[in-house]
Amino acid sequence: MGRVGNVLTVNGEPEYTHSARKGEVLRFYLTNVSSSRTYNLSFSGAPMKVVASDMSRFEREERVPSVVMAPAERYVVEVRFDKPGRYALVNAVQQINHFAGEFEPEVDTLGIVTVGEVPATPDYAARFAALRAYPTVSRDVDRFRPFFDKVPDQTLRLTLKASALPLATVQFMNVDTAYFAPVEWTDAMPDMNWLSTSKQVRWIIREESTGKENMDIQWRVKQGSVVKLRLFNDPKSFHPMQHPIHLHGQRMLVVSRDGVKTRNLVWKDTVIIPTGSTVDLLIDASNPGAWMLHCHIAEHLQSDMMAVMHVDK
Ligand SMILES: [Cu+2]
Repeated sequence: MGRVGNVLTVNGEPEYTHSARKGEVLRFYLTNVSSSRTYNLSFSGAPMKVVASDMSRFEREERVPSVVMAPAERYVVEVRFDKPGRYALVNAVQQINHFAGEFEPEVDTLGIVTVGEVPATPDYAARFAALRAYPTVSRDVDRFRPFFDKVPDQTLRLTLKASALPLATVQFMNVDTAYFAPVEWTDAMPDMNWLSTSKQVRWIIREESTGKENMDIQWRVKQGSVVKLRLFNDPKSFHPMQHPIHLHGQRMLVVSRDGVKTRNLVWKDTVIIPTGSTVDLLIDASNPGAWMLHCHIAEHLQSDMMAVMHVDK
């Protein structure tokens, strides 16, 4: 199901530290290189702006309380540390106790930013407070807007097949009685996950129009075309969970999630599909070749969750 691990590191350090002057604005380039863990990151309430993601700036900067990052996703955030003291970089998520039927908050400290008494010069408070727009990004997206509402060219369902699992696992994993969160932040069922390997579990990307799966999918598009891809994460599969889907070689826009249109666009190459969600992507098929489309949870990829998109000249 994917190993979330039990030691969190930043830049390889289990106790990451950084320092800042009072009022300083720091820009963090965040990359989730974990094999399966999704993070919800913040700096102890220090004001934070998200300014860019995988492949471009956003159309507009936005203030955010935290940033959610699936494996392979990148976000650039700016944080202002306006008072002296210690600010913890935390991963604040919700875990599920399946046996008690309860949610519990789980907060892990990934590192500490220590802010001194000496003020930063110049003082960027006013510039930080402004939320800038980037018309170059909007103009670049403009050529794709007429395609936002087109019928999907390709619909892929995310699911899995399991076989030869112990009876206890099968009974526990009943989708009609067990609760599966949109995002599995922690390993809520380590015993079940320990029992299953790629010998029993096959993760699947299924082409809805043909029923073909993973590397049997023969998806061909023309170079220069604007391709709409719909991804649906089947909530009735044996073990529904989120999948961070990563496309090589091209850039794409997340134009809607569950029918809700994206208001502030950014060029991406990885998108998290929560359990039960439908996400529409617009792919700028500009780069000829045979390109991987796969789940970026390493164990799902290992268990076949990969297809190829051919961009033909
Ligand atoms: Cu996956």
